[in-house]
Amino acid sequence: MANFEFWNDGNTPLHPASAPDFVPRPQMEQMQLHRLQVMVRRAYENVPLFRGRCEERKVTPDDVKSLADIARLPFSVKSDLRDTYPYGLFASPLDDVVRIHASSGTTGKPIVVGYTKGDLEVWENVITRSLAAIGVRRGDVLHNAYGYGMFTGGLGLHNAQAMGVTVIPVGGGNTERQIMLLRDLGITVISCTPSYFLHILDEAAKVGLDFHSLPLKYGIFGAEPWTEEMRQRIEEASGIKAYDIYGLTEIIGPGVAMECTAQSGMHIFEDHFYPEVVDPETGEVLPDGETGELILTTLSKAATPMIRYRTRDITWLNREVCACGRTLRRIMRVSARSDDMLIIRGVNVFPSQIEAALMQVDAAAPHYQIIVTRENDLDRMEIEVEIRPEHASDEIKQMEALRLRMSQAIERITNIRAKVTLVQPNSLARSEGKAKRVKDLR
Ligand code: DLL
Repeated sequence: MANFEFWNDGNTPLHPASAPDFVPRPQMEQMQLHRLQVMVRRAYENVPLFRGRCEERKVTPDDVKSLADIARLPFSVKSDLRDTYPYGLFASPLDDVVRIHASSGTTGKPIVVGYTKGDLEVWENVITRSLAAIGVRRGDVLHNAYGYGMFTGGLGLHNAQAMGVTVIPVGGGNTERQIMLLRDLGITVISCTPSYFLHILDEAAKVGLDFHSLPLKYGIFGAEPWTEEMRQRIEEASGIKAYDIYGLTEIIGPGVAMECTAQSGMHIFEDHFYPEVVDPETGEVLPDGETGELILTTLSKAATPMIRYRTRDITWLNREVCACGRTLRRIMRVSARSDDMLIIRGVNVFPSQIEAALMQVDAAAPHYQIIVTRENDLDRMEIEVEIRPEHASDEIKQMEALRLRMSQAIERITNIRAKVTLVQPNSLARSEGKAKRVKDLR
């Protein structure tokens, strides 16, 4: 369990669980090393796949003498969970496992992860610290519109009740009812994917509900990539502060990392998750500050420990002490997954670049879709983007000018010329969970 000895209490009104957020680095690293050694031994003794890989590399748990030694250990990847489906990576007997979550992915069997009672306490701990970091307190009312069920979003944020927050477990969907609750229940915090929040905002506008008139103060948005430009749009349209939260099923769910009020990167709860960034091609560990693939090792998870898990998420680690005083390193906005990278006529393009480009044009609504096709061996990218309702009846000439501005913005950022098609407000599909913005038809 967390070592609160170093709690820099001062007179901050933070939830006491936040103590490790302010621990001096040497003490944090000492704690991490101790936990890493215990975790590696646990995986080695209980997970045949991990032990086998260690034996191939001729490393044993005794070789982990410093944090840098983690680089000697083998990586683990998503297919490990599929190949050993369902319980092959479990390090605890099922008797000790009190919860299962799963992520469906796009193909084949889901990946299945387990939680002991202690693992659920860790989850509660990191969610509590996440919310405390943005100023949520006992007395706040959380509208939790992440999906409940095997997806980790719903039950993950539900942990807010441990700090005395009133949780409304509304889940995804039935947007009309969500709007009624938002209007009636004195809700101060909302959690959902940023794309679902945009949908809620649109629907609220249709029934004349202005979010600026609500007591709502904070949004906790994650589970999909979103851009700084999108944050600005959301904050302007709703009057709330929009915060980024990161996590993944394989590691625990939401609460691996969370922004603080400084809104400049997400603090990783490093006493439970050890981050590295590696070169995605070579697997070589990169120094803090360089961009690459995020690798995470669980430091306290008992049921499904993960050693050097390749997240495929692209980011970089910032070790500067934050304005909020937290000493936890930050991952900077996860703008892309390496899996999502499109290669268009040999050029790498990330959907988030398209989003950033479109959002530079005021008349573009934050709803778009990227369609990639191949004609005569040539890749073509078409972007369908909704125009804001107030521009829906603009003259053809004005529309042409808008289209041109959007395609120029895209070309400036990606070096790719794309066909932009303006579509009517509310004509593109909306998501209640993770948005699907790319249709690759090649
Ligand atoms: O999406 C857990 C979660 C729930 C996180 C609610 C935040 C809020 P998975 O379904 O396993 O778990 O998907 C994990 O989603 O590897 C990233 O690619 C992406 N992702 C999650 N949070 C962010 C974020 C949940 N803040 C995958 N920014 C991860 C960008 C994110 N991508």
